[in-house]
Amino acid sequence: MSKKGHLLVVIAILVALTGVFTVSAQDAVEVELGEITQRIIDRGELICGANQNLVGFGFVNDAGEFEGFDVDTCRAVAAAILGDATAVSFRPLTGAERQAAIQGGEIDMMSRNTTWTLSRDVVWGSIFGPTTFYDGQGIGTRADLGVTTGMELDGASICVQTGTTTELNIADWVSANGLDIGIQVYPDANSTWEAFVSGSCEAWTTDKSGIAAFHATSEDPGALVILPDTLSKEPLGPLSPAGDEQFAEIIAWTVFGLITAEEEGITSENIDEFLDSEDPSIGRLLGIGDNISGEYLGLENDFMVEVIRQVGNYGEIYERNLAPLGLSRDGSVNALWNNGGLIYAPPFR
Ligand SMILES: N[C@@H](CCC(=O)N[C@@H](CS)C(=O)NCC(=O)O)C(=O)O
Repeated sequence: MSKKGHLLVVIAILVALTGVFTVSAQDAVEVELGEITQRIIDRGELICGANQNLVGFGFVNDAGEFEGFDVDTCRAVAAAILGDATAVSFRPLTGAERQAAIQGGEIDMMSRNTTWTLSRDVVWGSIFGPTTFYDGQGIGTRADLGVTTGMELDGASICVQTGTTTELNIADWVSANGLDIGIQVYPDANSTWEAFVSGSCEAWTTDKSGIAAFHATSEDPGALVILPDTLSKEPLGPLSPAGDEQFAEIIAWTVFGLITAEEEGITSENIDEFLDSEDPSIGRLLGIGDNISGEYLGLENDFMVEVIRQVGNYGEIYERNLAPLGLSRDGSVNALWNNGGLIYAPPFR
């Protein structure tokens, strides 16, 4: 046997003796539940800060129930921890109420068209989960003004809601472009929108998704336009109070699970066909056999099965809530990464 051959035999014996380099399924872990996770389990319910005024994202439907894309993130987390997507109590929050809510301990998490920023990470004391919707600030106006870009609004006035990134960005944009635009500030989305509709200002500004949502509910959507300008980046997603990383991991991996389910073609309709899948990636996502994806998070190994069954995958959630607003996903940054977008999940490994 050559020297190289001897070396390989010695390495093989060492590996066999020490167990080093062995390929196991997933090594057992013991996870201590965080304070927030524990209180959700004790209470039997998740408390989620939400929007009640934004059709498609977070609003109260005719039956008095919270509904929408952001609301479904709360439901997915409840299904992950408690196995029940309906075990959620929603706390409506305006833009300006968010900081106190995340700091005051009255909510477990927030999922409410909230932009991830440096100061919200640090000053609010929050842990942002994965971005679920990549947005940007836009300007809505009346079609009959004949305005084609934001700059042509020089001399006009714009309505904006306080306590938002929107309020800060519009001030930056007006001053950076040396425009003479009056900024009128309102306390919440409805009053901002109504001020625009009643003619108090020629235009209004918020996240483009928010403008699309309000325009879709107007009496004559065709009379309104969203200008092509994008004033900012507004990555929107769930967040939770700093100090409980374990709960934050649950939020993050529930969202990643929704995205992975879409990648794998697993839906609320067809999930049962995957429960005995021999595909290793699907096995890890759904906790099949000796896969312990849930154990890493202090959850049932098959936690994603209930999430997908009750709430659907990312694509289903998007289609159900946002497609009716005309927020087409194809070709947008909110498409899956393998379809040209930014929606991407790390591996369940
Ligand atoms: N994404 C921005 C804006 C979020 C925001 O609050 N938008 C308004 C306008 S669509 C809204 O949803 N308001 C609802 C409310 O305050 O009731 C942020 O995080 O500051």
